[in-house]
Amino acid sequence: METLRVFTFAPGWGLPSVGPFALKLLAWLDHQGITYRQEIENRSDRGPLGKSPWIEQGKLRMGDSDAIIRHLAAQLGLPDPSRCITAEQAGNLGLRIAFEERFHQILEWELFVHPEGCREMRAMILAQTPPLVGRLVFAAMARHFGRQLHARGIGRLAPAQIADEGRRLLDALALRLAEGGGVLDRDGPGLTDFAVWGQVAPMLCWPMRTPVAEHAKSMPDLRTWHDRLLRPRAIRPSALAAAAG
Ligand SMILES: N[C@@H](CCC(=O)N[C@@H](CS)C(=O)NCC(=O)O)C(=O)O
Repeated sequence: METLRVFTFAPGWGLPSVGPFALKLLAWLDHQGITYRQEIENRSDRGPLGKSPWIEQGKLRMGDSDAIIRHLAAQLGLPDPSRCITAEQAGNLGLRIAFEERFHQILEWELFVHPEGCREMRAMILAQTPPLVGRLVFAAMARHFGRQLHARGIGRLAPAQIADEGRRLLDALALRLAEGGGVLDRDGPGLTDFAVWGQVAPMLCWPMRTPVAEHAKSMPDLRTWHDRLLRPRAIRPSALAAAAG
């Protein structure tokens, strides 16, 4: 099989990538025991959908973490991991979408609009580029995300409302983790865990004292779940067998 190349934002904050959807994809690949080469590309506009992450495999270039996971699962003869057969899986899909859509916007807001996030992101970009270019790049990114968040509606809310919504989502997550014995998927960490974790892990790890990240850091059960997902991941024997067959 052709080498699988996975293009992600650079590692940072003790994570293999600072990109939430890349964290999900890398965690799923590791969990399945799929071999890949991680390529660092901080420019999402170079990907086929203008978003990060994406994969390249021979002539194939594919964006969107869900589409990629479905494609690779089919290639390995594994069941579609995002297909719902039970009501519980349907509930998990709802939770996942709440984090990948709404919570993701809150994360972007804390990074590109909240003054604490802006300060750190600006410093990160300036450390990687010549000062004048870095200042222009940061200004363009802050403008881009500010417009996107305004268009989606969340950018029109007061900062306290955004923080409140983020905290409520984290509290809901903690309830689900408690019910599931520390994980979201019934048979141990799976796609729901990886997807939601991808969105929460940057906030648990970044140094900025933004309101929703501070709330996440104050929740010991989230930290335990994070440590479990971040440590070297177990390889499913079924994945190895499927890959070999
Ligand atoms: N649905 C996509 C979402 C990917 C996504 O939103 N990536 C963000 C970074 S985490 C991005 O590339 N943003 C750049 C932009 O919106 O211009 C997936 O699952 O891969």
